[in-house]
Amino acid sequence: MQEDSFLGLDLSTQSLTAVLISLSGGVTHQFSIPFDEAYPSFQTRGGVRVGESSSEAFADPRMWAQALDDILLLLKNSSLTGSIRAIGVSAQQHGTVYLKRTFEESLKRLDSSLPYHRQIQHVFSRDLSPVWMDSSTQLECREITEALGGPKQVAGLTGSVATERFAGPQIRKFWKRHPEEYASTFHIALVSSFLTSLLTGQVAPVDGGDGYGTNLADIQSGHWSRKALDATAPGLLKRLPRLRVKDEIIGPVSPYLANRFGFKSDALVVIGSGDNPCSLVGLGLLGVPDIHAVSLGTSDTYFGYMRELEDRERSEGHIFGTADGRFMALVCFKNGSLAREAVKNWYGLHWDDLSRILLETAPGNQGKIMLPYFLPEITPLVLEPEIRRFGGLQAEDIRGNIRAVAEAQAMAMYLHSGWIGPRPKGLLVTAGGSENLGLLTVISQVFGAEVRSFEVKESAGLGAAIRAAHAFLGTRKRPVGWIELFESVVKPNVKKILRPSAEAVEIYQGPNGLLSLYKACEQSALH
Ligand code: XUL
Repeated sequence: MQEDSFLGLDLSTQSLTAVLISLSGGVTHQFSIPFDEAYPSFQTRGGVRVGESSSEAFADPRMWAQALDDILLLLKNSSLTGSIRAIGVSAQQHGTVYLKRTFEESLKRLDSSLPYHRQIQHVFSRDLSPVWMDSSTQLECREITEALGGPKQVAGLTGSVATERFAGPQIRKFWKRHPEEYASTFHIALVSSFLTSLLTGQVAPVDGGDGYGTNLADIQSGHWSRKALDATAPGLLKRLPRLRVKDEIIGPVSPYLANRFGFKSDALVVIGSGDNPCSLVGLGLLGVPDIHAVSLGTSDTYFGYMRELEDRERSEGHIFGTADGRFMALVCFKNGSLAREAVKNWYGLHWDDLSRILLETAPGNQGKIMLPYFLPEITPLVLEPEIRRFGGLQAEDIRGNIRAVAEAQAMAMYLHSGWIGPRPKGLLVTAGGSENLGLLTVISQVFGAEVRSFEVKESAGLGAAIRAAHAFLGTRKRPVGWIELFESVVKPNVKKILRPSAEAVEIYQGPNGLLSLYKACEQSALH
């Protein structure tokens, strides 16, 4: 008999990944489908399509449905679906999917001889879903902020100041510009709840991990906020998914899933969540406030667990919910791997060259600084992208520019994460960039903290699989706790790597160190 396994699906910006775990073997299988290469007809670059203005970013939800079908067929053809006891979903946060009344009916009537996307072509009331890279709702953010009494009030109520990429401002823009399509919208799903709806065959709820990243929820009560909904669009409550504050099982897989892909009919689906709250679980940091995570993916994110809500004013960063019904703090930087890649490509280099140059060059870059805003930046908020150089950095200085982009990203993370609370005693670095020893070194020197890297790059998919295992085991006589799961499935992936020297840290954190210089450059660019 095959051992029980648990599936995590991670629908990120650029790909859909499946991570399978077993309790004795940790990660046993991993598959990934990159959108650009697999689905050229959807015309994405890096998984997204730019809209009329460069600040708009969309994806076609039909592409996500097609990828789901393809990855589940891959699992079926590898004889892996029959042993799966539960499925967890992680998805890029903030994106919204607009669905007609016929959505739920169509899910119930799916014919298991045909793929999803052939059968749900017409359930969308809006063809394209705005995704997290969209920064086109500045006006709507202002309107919502005004209606709710100012930025502090919005942040206190919803966990974030009104934020361009969040569902609330995006929905408001859609309602204002396309009132008829809005009127024909019966459900608005987040990407995570859209995917779990496809798996269960019913309109699925959303968790606090994803639901708090909308500017629509009251994070103290864990309910949609009437005030925030009224400030956003009319008749919104009935269109939103139910909101749940912690993990729960939302149903068995649909008959379609069992018949088409060979799942057991009693395989369970756990509530979906955002990729960052899933990464928190995949890194074993749920319940661990003194180690923070750095995820070096398409976006760079910095996040940490919070047992209680801090009663402090905030003008940046976000509070999301967690799988255990508590909170996490997060700061997101849009110019993550895209910016590193752009600098690398200027000079025709490979990732290895980038790492080598970072290890060979001296911390502090002799005072040479870059503000690497290749795209509009989320933190700090920069809507007009521009690359700026300071301290005598010249465009033809290859080593200087490589060091400058890596230092800028690490310093921005340091400067904009201070609000989270006491500095962490260590950092766990994950996602694609965590393989790069040079980047890890720079981060440890800027933060003056021990940095460990995480061997499994897919921490979000792993987290989704662990959430599935936790929910399934919770239905057993002897439930298995998070800590026990982390011991068996997460710990083996943590590699201890680096401790910075005191001299290197001093170069950044000392009086008149590079951090204060960088802060001044940032300020001058922002004003
Ligand atoms: C977080 C954010 C991004 C997306 C990318 O607030 O916008 O990290 O979740 O997947």
